[in-house]
Amino acid sequence: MLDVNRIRSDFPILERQVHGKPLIYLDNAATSQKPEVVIRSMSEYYERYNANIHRGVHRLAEEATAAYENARRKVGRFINAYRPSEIVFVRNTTEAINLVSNSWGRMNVGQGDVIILSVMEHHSNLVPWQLLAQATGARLEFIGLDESGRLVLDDLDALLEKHGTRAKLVSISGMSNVLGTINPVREIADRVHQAGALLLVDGAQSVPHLPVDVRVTGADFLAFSGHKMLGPTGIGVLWARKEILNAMPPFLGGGDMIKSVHLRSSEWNDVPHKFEAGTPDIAQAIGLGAAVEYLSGLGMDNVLAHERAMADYALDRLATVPNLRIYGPPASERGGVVTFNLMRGGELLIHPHDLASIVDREGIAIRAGHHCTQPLMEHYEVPATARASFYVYNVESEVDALTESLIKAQSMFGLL
Ligand code: 7TS
Repeated sequence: MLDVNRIRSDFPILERQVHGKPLIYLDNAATSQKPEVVIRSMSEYYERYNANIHRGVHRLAEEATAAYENARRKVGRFINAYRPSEIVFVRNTTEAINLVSNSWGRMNVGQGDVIILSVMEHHSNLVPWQLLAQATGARLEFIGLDESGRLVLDDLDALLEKHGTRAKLVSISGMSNVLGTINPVREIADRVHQAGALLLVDGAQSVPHLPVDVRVTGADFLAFSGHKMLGPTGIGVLWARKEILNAMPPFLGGGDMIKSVHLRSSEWNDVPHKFEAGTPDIAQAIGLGAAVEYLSGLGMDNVLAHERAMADYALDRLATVPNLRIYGPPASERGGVVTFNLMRGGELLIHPHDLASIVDREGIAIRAGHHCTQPLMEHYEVPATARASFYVYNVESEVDALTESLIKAQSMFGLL
């Protein structure tokens, strides 16, 4: 179990007040807060050894290069990569998926080929594939959802069978940022590989919240963002096996990604540098290294258990709020995300944006909107939802405060 009180003392922002109330931060699926060790690792870089990497021979450049490459090793260990060089530093999940769609996609996907996605995907796992489909004449197909917000795996089988060798890639989230559904990645990988296609997992929500071991999950590509896992913004990761990365052409061209350059041609650097053109986010990579060390210290099994317990508690408590519709599966199949609306007879009683503003007056941060999943909102026939999402520092009393606030909001609107 997590020692949540000790954990809370590691996060300076949790001492803050909002509208005169202690901050209750329940917007972790959007971005997480940062522990002191992460903030300190970055300020230390700027205060003591700030320099560009991979080029200087002076002392500071050596120290900065070593710290950046050490962060790559830490991240590699965190997901049990075979080698550190399988970790490509990018800005975020969005950029990682765009790298795959532009590089691997342009080489392997052509007219009439098929990419299989799902209805629950974040826009960053939809739009890059739409762009690729428009450029190449490929087709997009979608796995549907059952009434509890789980992927219908029969749809996947049917699509793989229908399209045969034309199905090149399946790209799905490890965990939904709206429904909290934890998808059965291993099972999906087996089905995808049997059909001869590759699997990309959008790990933006899964890597921060549950143990992810790339040797076990069976995915061919894994994309995730540092800022959702206690790290800074501006740093994310694309992982893929070395053979796959070696065969991919560069996405962005420029400094650091080349071995030699002539006026009309160049020779590419080895992976991962081939995909890291220009000066990278050095401080941010170091910060992410500190973040994964912090998470490993907690133990990802403990992180998942804590969030499951929080989701379980929240589902129970929120069930006591009149007119509340909750989306997604039971706690046993979800991570720490609970999305809801106040509805009666299919109509919104209070728009989620208004609801988020009302609970903000109590110091409670939740997200409202389409959560960058407009097709999922269409699926549920709502313009938006409200969402509470948990992390290692959240406690049950914060769920109690949210529950009371949702009841109070309805009283204010004369609905109770
Ligand atoms: N994929 C999933 C499943 C996500 O939840 C998000 C961000 C992304 C991709 C994109 O991550 P980025 O770091 O590249 O922006 N999700 C959210 C959210 O739920 N609220 O704000 C951002």
